[in-house]
Amino acid sequence: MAPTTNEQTILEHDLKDFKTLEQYIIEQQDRFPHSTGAFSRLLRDISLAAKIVNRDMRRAGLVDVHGTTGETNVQGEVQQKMDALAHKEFVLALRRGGECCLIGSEEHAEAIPLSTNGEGDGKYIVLLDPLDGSSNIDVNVSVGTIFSIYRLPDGHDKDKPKVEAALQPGTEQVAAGYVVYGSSTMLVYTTGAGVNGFTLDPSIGEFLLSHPNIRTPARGRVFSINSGYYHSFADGLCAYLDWLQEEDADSGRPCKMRYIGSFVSDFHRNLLKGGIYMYPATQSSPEGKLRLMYEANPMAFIAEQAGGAATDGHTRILEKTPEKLHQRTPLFIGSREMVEQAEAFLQGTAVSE
Ligand code: P6P
Repeated sequence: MAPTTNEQTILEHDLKDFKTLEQYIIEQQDRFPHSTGAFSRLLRDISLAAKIVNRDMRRAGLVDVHGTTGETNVQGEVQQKMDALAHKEFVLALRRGGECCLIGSEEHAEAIPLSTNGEGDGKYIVLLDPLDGSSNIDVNVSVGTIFSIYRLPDGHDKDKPKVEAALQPGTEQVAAGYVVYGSSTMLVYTTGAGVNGFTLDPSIGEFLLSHPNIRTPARGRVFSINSGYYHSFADGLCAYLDWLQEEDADSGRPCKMRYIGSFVSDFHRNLLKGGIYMYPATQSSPEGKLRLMYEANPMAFIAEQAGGAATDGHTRILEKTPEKLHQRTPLFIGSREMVEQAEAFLQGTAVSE
């Protein structure tokens, strides 16, 4: 029986309109005539690990990946089984690929040198939060992976890489991205030439370009923060939160509070729709909670490439000088005008409209 017009349309759309991540990566590589293909292979390795983590994630509850390992990670947080699994999958994929010589992972106290065993050029460093927000897995809330890629700096030996090679400011990132395991699984990344989003089609196991050239609105009507800590916030931040919730139709207030408890999910929604995510310093977390090297820096690179901004309240995130692999930072990230406004309130220079 001939397909209906609608079925035919969808079929044609499926067949001709989408570009796979691999096709896109090769197209981008062709823009650099001297490219060796090493970076393309590195992105391939990361996307493979993301598909494997996605497969395990989608069966959580059916296979034994719920709950904790009984271990505590370097952050002093109880490690979820999926944290350990995701960490292992990314390390395996990067080790097999041979393009990465050093990994810094939230789930491992020390940086992990990868012997390139003859495969690949081993000239990249990958910093990783294998599974952010993993405590949400047991209750079926979306979580994510965050990655940040640097070149091995000159003067460092790829066969004996030291953690110092990874401690570069965010402005030196070659690429950054995240995977959000949500209602669909998306990989979003930048290499400094804009931000593109790829949605996983599980029926063919390919990430397909679904969100080309993502731009984040200059301002939005959503703010994301754990208001449970309100009484431990700085006065300027309380003033900003109060201002966001005042009735003023002309300036689109009151704003809505959306806080999933999963940074990647809150960030992704705000990136597409506009909004600001805030994890400030609190009494219990005087340096904030989010980690500079594998959460704040990669997401700041993406935010800025999409037209947004990211600050610690005083300093542009990408310009912060890292001192330790797991150091934390206060973080205000998202729509540029909202981030600038938050900074003004924090610095006491805001002019309430
Ligand atoms: P709180 C998850 O542990 C995480 O790092 C982010 O994904 C999330 O936004 C935040 O911490 C939640 O922290 O203190 O609000 O529970």
